[in-house]
Amino acid sequence: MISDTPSSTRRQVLKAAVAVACCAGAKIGTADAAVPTTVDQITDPTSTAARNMFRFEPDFVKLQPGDELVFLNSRSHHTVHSVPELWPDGVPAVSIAHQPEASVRFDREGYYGFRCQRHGQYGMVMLVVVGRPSGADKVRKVINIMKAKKRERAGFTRLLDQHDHS
Ligand SMILES: [Cu+2]
Repeated sequence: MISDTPSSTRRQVLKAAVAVACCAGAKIGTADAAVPTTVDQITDPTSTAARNMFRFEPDFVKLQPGDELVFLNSRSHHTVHSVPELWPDGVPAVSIAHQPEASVRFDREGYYGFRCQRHGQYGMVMLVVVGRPSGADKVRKVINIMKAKKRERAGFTRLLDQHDHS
């Protein structure tokens, strides 16, 4: 029980940090596209839910064309891999591993899905929406039929729902 207090406090701190990063990113995105949003990769052994134990934070980001994301902490078992089924045609795939920091620039409007190669099966996935793309229904269908574990599919569905309500 003793460990509950610090971990929940820590989680609140993380949430607060994300909120700041999110708002700062949104503000900067319109004013100055040169300052990228940062996405961390978290391993949280105190978490009781598998999808929170390994996660991108934030795991849902809206960008304007030309914006960048900086992925932190692609180390040990965490990686950042584009999901071919959830990726705009003609955009080069992304594959980041063994790098403390790596940036990705998004020039084309669309839906971009990412998974951690090791933890995607536990739901460590991320959705980036660039611009105001159409075709959310199609993306939902793709999520339902693509080859993926149940938790990965559930993760993308949850993120798409979040997008629908944003
Ligand atoms: Cu991972």
